[in-house]
Amino acid sequence: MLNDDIAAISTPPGEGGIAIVRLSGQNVAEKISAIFKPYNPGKRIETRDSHTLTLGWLLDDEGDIIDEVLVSIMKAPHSYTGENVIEINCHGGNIVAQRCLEAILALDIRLAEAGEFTRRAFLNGRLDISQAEAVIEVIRAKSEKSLKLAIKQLTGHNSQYMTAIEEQLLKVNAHIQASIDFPDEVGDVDINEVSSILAGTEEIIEQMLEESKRTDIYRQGISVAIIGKPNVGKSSLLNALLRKNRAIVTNIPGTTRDTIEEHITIGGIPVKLIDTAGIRITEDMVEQLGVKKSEEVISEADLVIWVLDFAAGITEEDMEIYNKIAGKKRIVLVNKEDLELNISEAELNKLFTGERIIKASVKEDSGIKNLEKQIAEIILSGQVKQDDLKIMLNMRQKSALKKAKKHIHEAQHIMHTAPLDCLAIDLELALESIGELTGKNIKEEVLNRIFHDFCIGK
Ligand SMILES: Nc1nc2c(ncn2[C@@H]2O[C@H](COP(=O)(O)OP(=O)(O)O)[C@@H](O)[C@H]2O)c(=O)[nH]1
Ligand SMILES: [Mg+2]
Repeated sequence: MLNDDIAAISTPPGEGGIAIVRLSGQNVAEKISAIFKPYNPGKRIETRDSHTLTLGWLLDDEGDIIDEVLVSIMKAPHSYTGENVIEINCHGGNIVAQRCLEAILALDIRLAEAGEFTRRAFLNGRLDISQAEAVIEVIRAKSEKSLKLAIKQLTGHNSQYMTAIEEQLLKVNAHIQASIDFPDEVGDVDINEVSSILAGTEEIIEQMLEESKRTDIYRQGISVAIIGKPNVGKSSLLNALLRKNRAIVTNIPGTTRDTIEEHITIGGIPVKLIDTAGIRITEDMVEQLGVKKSEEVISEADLVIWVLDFAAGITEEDMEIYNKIAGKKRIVLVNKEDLELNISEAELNKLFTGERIIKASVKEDSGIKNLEKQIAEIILSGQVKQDDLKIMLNMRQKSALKKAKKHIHEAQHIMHTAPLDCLAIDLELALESIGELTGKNIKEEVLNRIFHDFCIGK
C-alpha cells in the first residue's frame, strides 16, 4: 500500500548524541501534532512551512513527556521520499527513540519496512533505480574509494550510461519495427548502420563490465591470510598492520589457537586481515582445530602472507606449509631480521625462486611499509590508477548487463542471415535487460530484493 503513513527509527541502536525517527506519508504532520507540543504554541507542526525546525515536547498517550525533541518537516514533493516527511530528533538513548516510535505507531502510522523510504523515493521518481542502489553502496562503503564511486552513482552517473545504451537500442529497434510493419514506406534497414550501432553498445557494455572488475576490489575488498608455523611473528604482524594490540603475542608457540579477523585499508583497498593459528602437527585438540581452520582460511584467502623466522631457520614444517599455499597469490615475509640470521640470501633464492620475498622485523618496524605496498601492487597488478575509476556495479547490474550484451551480440551475429523478426526479438530481449537497469522494466520481486537489503529506517 503506497501512500499510507509510515515511520521508523533511522539511526542505529545504542547510545548516541541524538536518534532520529523518520515519518513519511500524506498525513504525518496532522497526526504528529496530536502528540507533539511545541514550546511556542503558535508553531503547530501542520501549520509550519516546509524545511523548518520546531522544538518542543513529545508526549505519550497519557500526556506524559517522553522527551524534548526537535522536529523537522519537509513537504511533498521536496523530501527524500517525495511525500511529506517529518524527522524527529530525540536524545540518543537506548530506550528513548523506541518510546518515541511507539507513541507514533499508536497514531495510525505503520512501521516502515526495510528500505521503504528509499523505495518510495524511487516510486515517486526522486531517485532512479541505480541511484536507489547507490544509497546502500554509500552506507556500506568500505573504503574512501568505494564511497567516492558510490557517490558518483548516486548522482546519476551509472544511469547516464544505461540510458545512453537504451536510447541506442530503442533507435535501432524502432527502425527495424517500422521496416517490418511498413516495408513500403520505410524501405530496407541499413544493416551496416545497425551493425555499427550495436557494435558500439556492445563495446560500451564490455568496458563497463571490465571496469567493474577493477572497482570490485574497492567495493568488496580482499581477504589476506597471515600464515606460518608457530612463533614466527604472525600475530605481531597483525598488530603492526592494525597499529594496535589486537592479538595476544607471546613467545610460547601455539598461542593463537583460533583465527582472528580485522578490517583495515591498504592503498585504499578494504582488507580483511586474518591471523591464523600456527600450522604444525600437535596433540592438543584445540590447537588441532585451529590448524584445520587455518587451512580453510588459506583456501579462501585472496592473498597469503607466509611468515618465516630468520632466527629459527627454514624447517621441514615451513616447507610443508609452502606446499599448502601452492597456486595462491602470496608474499613470503621473512621476519625477525633484527636477530641472528639463520637463513641466508642464497638459501632464500634457491628455495623460493621467483617469489616475492620481503625481509622484515616486526619488532623494529622494518619492512612493514614495503609489505603494504606489495599487497596493493599484487591485488591491483598494475591495472589502473585510482582516478580512472568511474563505474561500480553490483551483482544484479552486472548480470543484467551481461544478458543485454549476449542478446546484442546474438543480434549482430544473425543480422545478415536471419529475417528482421528474429533480429527484433533479440533487441527486445536486450532492451528488457537494460530496462531492469534504467528501472523502466523492473519487476516487483526484483524491487523487493533490492530494498530488503536496506536497513529499516532507510
Ligand atoms: N626479535 C624479534 N622478535 C619478534 C619479532 N616479531 C615477533 N617477535 C616475537 O616472537 C614471538 C612470537 O610472536 P607471535 O607474534 O606471537 O608469533 P605467532 O605465533 O606467529 O603469532 C613473540 O615473543 C614476539 O615478541 C621480530 O621482528 N623480532
Ligand atoms: Mg599468533
